[in-house]
Amino acid sequence: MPRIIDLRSDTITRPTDTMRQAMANAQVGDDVLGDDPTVRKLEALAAEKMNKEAALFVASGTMGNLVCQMVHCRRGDEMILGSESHVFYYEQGGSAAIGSIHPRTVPNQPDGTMALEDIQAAIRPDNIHFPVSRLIVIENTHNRCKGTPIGLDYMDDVRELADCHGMKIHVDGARIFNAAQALSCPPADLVRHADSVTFCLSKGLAAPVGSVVCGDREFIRQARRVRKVLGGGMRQVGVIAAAGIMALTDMVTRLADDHANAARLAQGLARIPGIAIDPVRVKTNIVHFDIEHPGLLATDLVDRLTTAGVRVMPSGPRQIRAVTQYHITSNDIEAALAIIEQTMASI
Ligand code: TLP
Repeated sequence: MPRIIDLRSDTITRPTDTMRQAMANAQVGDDVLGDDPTVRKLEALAAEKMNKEAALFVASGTMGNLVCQMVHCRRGDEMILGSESHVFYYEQGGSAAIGSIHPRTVPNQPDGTMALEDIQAAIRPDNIHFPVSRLIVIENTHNRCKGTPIGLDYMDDVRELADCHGMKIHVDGARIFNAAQALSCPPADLVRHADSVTFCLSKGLAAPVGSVVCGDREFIRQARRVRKVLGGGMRQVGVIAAAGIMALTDMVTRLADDHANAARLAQGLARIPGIAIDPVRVKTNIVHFDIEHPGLLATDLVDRLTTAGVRVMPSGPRQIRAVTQYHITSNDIEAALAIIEQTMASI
């Protein structure tokens, strides 16, 4: 049976042997009571990496994003976010459904930013008819915008704008370590203007579960309360946090390999008839490509590729996403390209 090359997501990464050992040996306690030393260690390490005062371990990126929104916003407040953002697109509308927060989208530019003039135009004046504009959400790297990292200059500009209107900034930094790697800067620089950031341990960093929210001490105190009401207060969760610590210590620098593999994949895809992609735009581990073959839908191509041994995901009616990760080697990339080329030629 030939090996399946699974490029659906970096969320499929399995824990390393070192993580499993750390999990087995983890010291634990009741984390809701503040008694889990391993969780406390992970939170301290995460806060240090993001250069924030404090951190909170949460079950997922989705939970982290929602917790942050609910701390920043009161019922009925408005949040400005990109039309392609994960929070808007893939989190079941939890902001509204659970958080009572009104999402106001502005278009994402191809590089994952929102035009500053669009954000400015979306900010509400003080008027009894309008909700209060409270929060701006930035996603870094931007998943649906080809995994593009968002740079420091842009964050400077957004901070200035937010300050003019007394607004807060949350960064959905699910892949902030990929952004930092791609931009050759510490992740803390990329979030220095953020009032809060969520980053994920369970994507390219390969931990089995978990994300971390970082912010100032008072923010994290409130976030801890919101996490509890969402059912996210976990007990002897040091067994999972232990893997998160290994993710932060062992797995960050190797993200460069994922980026190199993604670049190789994009260059190869650009040579395949019926596929359109600009490899220059692939800066991290996410590759989106368009199908130009007449009449071929993404869902159909996904099925054909799965049968042939390559797993990818549709990201639009005629667009496909492939993500490189820890278990994918450069040989896998060559093999995947050969399979994709043969499959396209056979249609
Ligand atoms: N992204 C997943 C899917 O939900 C699409 C993926 O396969 O890429 N922010 C960003 C930018 C994300 O990409 C994701 C997950 C999340 C938040 C949510 O993280 P989890 O899955 O831990 O809730």
